[in-house]
Amino acid sequence: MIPTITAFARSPDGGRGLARDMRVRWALEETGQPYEVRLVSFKAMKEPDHLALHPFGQIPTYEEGDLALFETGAIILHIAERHDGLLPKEPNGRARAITWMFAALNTVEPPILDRETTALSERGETWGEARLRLTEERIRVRLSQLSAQLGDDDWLDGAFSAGDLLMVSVLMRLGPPILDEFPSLAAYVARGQSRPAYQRAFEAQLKVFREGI
Ligand code: GTB
Repeated sequence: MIPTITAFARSPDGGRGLARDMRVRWALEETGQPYEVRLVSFKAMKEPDHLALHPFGQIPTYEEGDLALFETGAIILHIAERHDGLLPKEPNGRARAITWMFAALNTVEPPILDRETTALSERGETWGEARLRLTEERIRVRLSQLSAQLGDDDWLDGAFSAGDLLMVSVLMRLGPPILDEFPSLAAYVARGQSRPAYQRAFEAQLKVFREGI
């Protein structure tokens, strides 16, 4: 059964691969799974047909037969559990890779999103600049801990896994200049982005931005 995912009909990121359908595309490419994409407008995302798939009216969603999923973490875990390529077979290694998936989404991504919210919507507030600096310091704490963990390794725990896929995706969203203060993490992101599966996923989402398909 070929799954269908949803993506922005017109991504506000200008095709830079920052919208979250990119993570799902990447996971599908890593595991060699074909997929279809249904593009949705911001208006359609808040209408009943889409809300039946995603209670928060967002992208991406994932439909496979009579299964419908939302939340990128859950979607990627589903893909990784059913297909080879994103989780080790050995149970403890598999549990650790899943731990890194949660760490990416629950521990590293929140301060990055906080900073983005402040930079986009709260900067004009009297406390905006102070909050921006605070969120940046929190990000630096997390990145220095993550960089200590990564050390000189290529990936977080042995071979590339769904944990790395999500961690690279989260760090990508931060981008320079803060990421460049941590050269080993900047190299880690570049390593993820140089994977052929990432490249295929990136090209596919860029094609939507350029050609609307
Ligand atoms: N926790 C959910 C998940 O991981 O699946 C979050 C899903 C989510 O935030 N989806 C966003 C969305 O649908 C798109 S990816 N937003 C519309 C809405 O909430 O109405 C977030 C995103 C949006 C834009 C950029 N950008 O322009 O760079 C980057 C990322």
